[in-house]
Amino acid sequence: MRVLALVTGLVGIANAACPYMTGEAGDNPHIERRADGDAAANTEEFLSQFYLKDQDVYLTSDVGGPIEDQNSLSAGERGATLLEDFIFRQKIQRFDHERVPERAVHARGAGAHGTFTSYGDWSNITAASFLSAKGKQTPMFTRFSTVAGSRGSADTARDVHGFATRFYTDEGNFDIVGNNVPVFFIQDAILFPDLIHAVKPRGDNEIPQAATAHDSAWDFFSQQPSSLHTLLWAMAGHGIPRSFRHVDGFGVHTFRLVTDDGKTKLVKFHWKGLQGKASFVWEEAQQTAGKNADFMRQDLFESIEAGRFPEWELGVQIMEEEDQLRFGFDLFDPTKIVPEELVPVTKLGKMQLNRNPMNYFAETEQVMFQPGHIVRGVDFTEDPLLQGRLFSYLDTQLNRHGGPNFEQLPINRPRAPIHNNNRDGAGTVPTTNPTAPSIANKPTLGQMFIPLNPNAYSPNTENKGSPKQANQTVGKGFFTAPDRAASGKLQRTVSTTFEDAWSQPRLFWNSLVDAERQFIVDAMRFETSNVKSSVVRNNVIIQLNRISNDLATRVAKAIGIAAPKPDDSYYHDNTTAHIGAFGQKLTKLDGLKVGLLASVDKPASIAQGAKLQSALSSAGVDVVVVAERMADDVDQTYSASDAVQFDAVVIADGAEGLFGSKSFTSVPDKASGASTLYPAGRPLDILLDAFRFGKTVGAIGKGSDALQSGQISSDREGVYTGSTVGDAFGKDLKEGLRTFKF
Ligand code: HDE
Repeated sequence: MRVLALVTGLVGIANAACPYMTGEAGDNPHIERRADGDAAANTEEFLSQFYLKDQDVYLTSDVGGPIEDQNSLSAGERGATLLEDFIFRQKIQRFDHERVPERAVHARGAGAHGTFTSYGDWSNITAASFLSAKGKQTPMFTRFSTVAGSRGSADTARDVHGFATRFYTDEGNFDIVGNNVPVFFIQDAILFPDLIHAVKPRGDNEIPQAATAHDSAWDFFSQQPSSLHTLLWAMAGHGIPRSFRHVDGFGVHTFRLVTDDGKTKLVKFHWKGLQGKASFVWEEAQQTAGKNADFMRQDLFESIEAGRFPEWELGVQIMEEEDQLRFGFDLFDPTKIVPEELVPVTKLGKMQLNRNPMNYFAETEQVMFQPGHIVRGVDFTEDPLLQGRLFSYLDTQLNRHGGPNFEQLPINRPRAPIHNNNRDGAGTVPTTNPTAPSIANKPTLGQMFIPLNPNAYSPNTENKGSPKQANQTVGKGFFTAPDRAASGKLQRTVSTTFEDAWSQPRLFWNSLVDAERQFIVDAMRFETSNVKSSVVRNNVIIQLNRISNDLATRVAKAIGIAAPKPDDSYYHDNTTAHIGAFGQKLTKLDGLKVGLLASVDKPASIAQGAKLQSALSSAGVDVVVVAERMADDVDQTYSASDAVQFDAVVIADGAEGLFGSKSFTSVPDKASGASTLYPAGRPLDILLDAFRFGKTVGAIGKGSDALQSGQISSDREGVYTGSTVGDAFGKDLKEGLRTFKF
């Protein structure tokens, strides 16, 4: 079997001074610059020209006539409604047409506006204008998603997560339509419908929603070994992240960067989160799905509203054309990572998400990302998955929008002028003319889509040759890397350089901490226990055994299959860093929530909320005070609270009486903490669930009696007690939150 020769004995390569960044000033003299000013302000200004504010205005019909009354027009008081009633017809008809087809995949998601700031002048690796100068800002829109679930599914489904980013550069839109894992299930785009049909609900009963725990998904995975690497990432912590703010992003394919003089580098794009990575545990994710299906979109929205702007650094692994097969696998195979020890990530700049959409449909639902949206300075590679995607996105978007003019929608419209002979079609959107006197001082706004050139062809003399062809020096046109070449006999085959499906899943498995390995085993036990076919279950174990006998044996044990014999011909001991979701501390605690379990009957316990908040405020952590009923300084009631709402739970001094008697031995005596104000035993349930889900748990003063009620030893990791809510206790809690899971 093939083992990645060069992955053996990985040696860290220092990611010190960056050899690629050019001088600081470095604005490319060949490119006309626009006076863009602040990019964040710019994107708001751009969209704000389309905002419709219904303030202090009268109701009108769709064509502007005032509407007097909102009852249907009928013949007589009890009579039939008249067809003539255009007000009725307009309203119902618009309602009937409100929905567009949801995305075929990645239907469930949330987005936000942001700003990209370049760390330098990168013109010696790319002509891309948004990377041409240190501090240069470019407006962005980013959408996070799950893959398999429909638009109304729960945010916390176990899945690969979409991480699609758009740069509205001054030379057109550039999209990196990536995921939160660096690899994909298949190598050839022609298999995508098979993958998605296998993962999506069954054809007959449309069950299960947003889940891979069923026969067809595992049938496909075990028959298609190329999927194993991505499957392992999805079954690890990456599959159920704590929030969209706690994931990294990857462009997955190898792309090309091209300089003005046509030199190319091969690159892998990375988005490295500055918050750190964090994951749910499975039971917690499932409970969250039921309690708050909007958990992640709410987290993103509220963080941005609170001014806690999440940030990611854009990095690239830079490789030479000659490196295509150098690492023991093919750089055009999207099921492979390039270990960072072999090629470190060079950070090019930073994205900050700092503004929520004003309207979900107009912005998040209608944003149409395409891997084919690239700008000069970026080029594709021969990766067959990427090649197929270049067809699919435009095609599916034509279906979603009903025609080709979706690029004219405000959220899709480039901030660079558009001049070409493509025109007409349903829904052409006329808009502001940038040269009109009223907005002439806002040169970045609006495009004219009522084409005034009657000669829509090229070449022409009638319109003085315009729009003229751009090239590298005049007009700055997109250009294909000049040295790219393609030849070969026509064939339908998988490249022999794509054959090894097992080395990298094993590399991934070898590189995880024990807790994350157990996480994968638990996930696979759950998923395969839901698989009914013994043939499929057996096939799964055969494939897992090619990755690791330990993994296969542990999963097999739970589904009644004999432990397989090790197959040493597949195994190696290589490891790599930076790939687990576990094992690193969070770098920022922004927007994490601590539930203070208090009691209105003990006002001093409620007052601890403010003290705890002041101990945690500097870290951006919010305290939520929970009590039996609403009252001053109480944020929510026990009846509306659950452990899944909090990243840590603290029992207030004085609230211990709500947690049941200390005398029980095995089963918590919920009844003794009963109140008619909330379901029996709820305070204790919150504490026990928080502990079970590996969250930080704390108790102040006598509150620690509640720990005893829950049989939680205060010596356990992640359990903190303090006599008062002082700074020392706050420090402990923050440390617990940084560790995140125990
Ligand atoms: Fe997609 N994918 N995909 N995909 N994908 C879509 O395009 C497709 C793939 C990804 O937030 C669709 O406009 C094919 C890889 C994201 O709006 C569709 C193949 C990666 C999003 C489509 C892939 C992705 C999509 C559905 C195999 C990570 C959501 C709606 C060749 C690098 C973007 C749409 C958003 C969406 C097709 C594989 C990421 C059907 C055929 C690999 C993040 O066109």
